[in-house]
Amino acid sequence: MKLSVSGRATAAGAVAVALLLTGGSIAGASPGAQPLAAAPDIPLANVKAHLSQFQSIATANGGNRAHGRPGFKASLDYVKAKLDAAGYTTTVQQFTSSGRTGYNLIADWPGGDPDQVLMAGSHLDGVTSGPGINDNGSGSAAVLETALAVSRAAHRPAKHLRFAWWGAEELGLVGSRYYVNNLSSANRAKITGYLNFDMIGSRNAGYFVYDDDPTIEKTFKDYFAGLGVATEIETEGDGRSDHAPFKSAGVPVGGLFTGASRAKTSAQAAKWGGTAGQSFDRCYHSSCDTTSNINDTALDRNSDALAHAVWELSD
Ligand code: DTR
Ligand code: CA
Ligand code: ZN
Ligand code: ZN
Repeated sequence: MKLSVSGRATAAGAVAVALLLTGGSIAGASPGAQPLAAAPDIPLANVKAHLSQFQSIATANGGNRAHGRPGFKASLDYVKAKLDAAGYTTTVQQFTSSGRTGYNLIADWPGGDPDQVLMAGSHLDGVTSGPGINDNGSGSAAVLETALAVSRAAHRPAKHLRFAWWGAEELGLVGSRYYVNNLSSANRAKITGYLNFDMIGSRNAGYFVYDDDPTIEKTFKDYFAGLGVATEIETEGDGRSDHAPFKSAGVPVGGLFTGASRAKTSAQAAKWGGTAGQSFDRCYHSSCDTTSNINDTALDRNSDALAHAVWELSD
């Protein structure tokens, strides 16, 4: 396992700004409890700009961003550069799968209790048949923009924040499993929760919440209830994405999903809109999974729900 660490820690500057903004005390870090800071709105335009970058990368690299192909590493380099510039400490974890080199990108936000780590992640690889914009550019872009929002806000939560972009999920959760398997038991025990985002912008979107950890599930369900958006429990997800290795290791997990090849029912169409009898994502694992294969409302709502959960579960 090779690691490379880079990135400028701007913790001191950020703390100074935070102290000024909070009148001399930082939320969650001093007596005389401060009200919990609310998550900022995640700008949809920013998330879509990342999707456009992923699309351009795929177009310039044989049409995909798959494990072991140039498009995947170019996607990772794009995400890493944004995070390094925003003050994250980034680590690239290397592994081999199916005879090809794969990578995970881990980004730590300086500060917070090192013994209480909240993680949010998404797989950055796609399939070989297309650019993988909904699956899973959508999750990767939303996690990236939330991490950038943390930096813009100079946010200083009580817990330590760690974000991750996994390699080789499409080969069987290879990157996330490699990460979990290579954690010491002590470091694994420090992870208070892992939030997973895999397909959160499906054209014919449903609003599904993972039904794993009850606290995480409630955080998401309450957020959507506040928007007046009904949610359903994600039932097909067990073992189907990168939360599975964390769950197997005893880490509380949760996440959001807008649906793949399963068809939307008429009851679901009645509450969510869209088209009954059609797949949630008719371009699942297909060449048409491009930037036109995104539902902006679903992507925006899920990006904002992601940020809300990161803010709420890290203080
Ligand atoms: N395995 C994911 C897509 C997927 C299918 N069902 C679920 C449920 C929950 C999250 C993701 C998924 C992929 O193809 O990347
Ligand atoms: Ca938003
Ligand atoms: Zn997939
Ligand atoms: Zn996926």
